[in-house]
Amino acid sequence: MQPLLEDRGTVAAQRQQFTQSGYLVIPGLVPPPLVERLTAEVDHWVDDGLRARSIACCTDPARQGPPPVMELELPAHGELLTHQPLLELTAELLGAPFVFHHLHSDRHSARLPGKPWHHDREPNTRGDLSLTMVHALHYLGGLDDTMDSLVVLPGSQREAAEKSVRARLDTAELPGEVIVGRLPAGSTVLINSALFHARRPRRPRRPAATGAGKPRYFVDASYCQTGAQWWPVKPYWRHMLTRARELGLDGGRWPELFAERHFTEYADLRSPGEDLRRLAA
Ligand SMILES: O=C(O)CCC(=O)C(=O)O
Repeated sequence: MQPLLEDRGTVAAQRQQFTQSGYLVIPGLVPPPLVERLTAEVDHWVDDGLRARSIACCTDPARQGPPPVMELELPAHGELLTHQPLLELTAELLGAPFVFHHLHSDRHSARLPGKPWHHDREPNTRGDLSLTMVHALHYLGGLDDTMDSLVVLPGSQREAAEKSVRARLDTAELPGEVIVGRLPAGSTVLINSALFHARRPRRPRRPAATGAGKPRYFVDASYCQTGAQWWPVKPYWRHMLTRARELGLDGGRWPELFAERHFTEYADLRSPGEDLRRLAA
């Protein structure tokens, strides 16, 4: 059984954990005032239709064009994306410059189904598997027994497998898995994007019929090591990077973070029937 909350004592220990297991749990990475502002922004993003609009812009780019507002234009989301402790840790773990890939924000209700085993790594033009892509999974309100769990399969980031190769297993228990079911507010799980993971519903299911239960506030941000051109997942990726530069989100400290040269042109690489959440979840 692997420890859930790893020893954060040294960067070397963190690097070892991340390299071997493919994930790192960072309790309370996001400070409470930022969590509070982010939570209000997630409510706005979901309740005022901005999330639905941004998904439509991914699924029907020809008609919709870029969205009127993107996640990174919400001030607290912009801060989270470039939260210095997160970027500094990412730099330590990757040991190389990296570029921002995408940001998603959502509020998971008790009715939301689980998410089957998958990974989220995108291809790059060199097919270079030694270049790392990471996802920072931020659980703004933390995780508790009333919420669905994150489940990870340590070591699976080394398989070089298709994203959906385990999808037929749905969210079934797998040998060697680690369940991340309890986290304090503002916690982050930093994963190698090639790590297989799932969102597993609580059993017995939360009271979905009534929709009761605490919402699960979830923001994920991803970053790619530079050295090849990565495939973007949003048709309006250039607009996204331009706005991030205009807003000065990198604070002058991360020159590669919003550089367009690290991307190919957008192409819809979805296989028929692939879940659209890959584009906009
Ligand atoms: O909801 C979660 O805890 C994980 C979500 C997930 O697997 C994903 O966004 O790729």
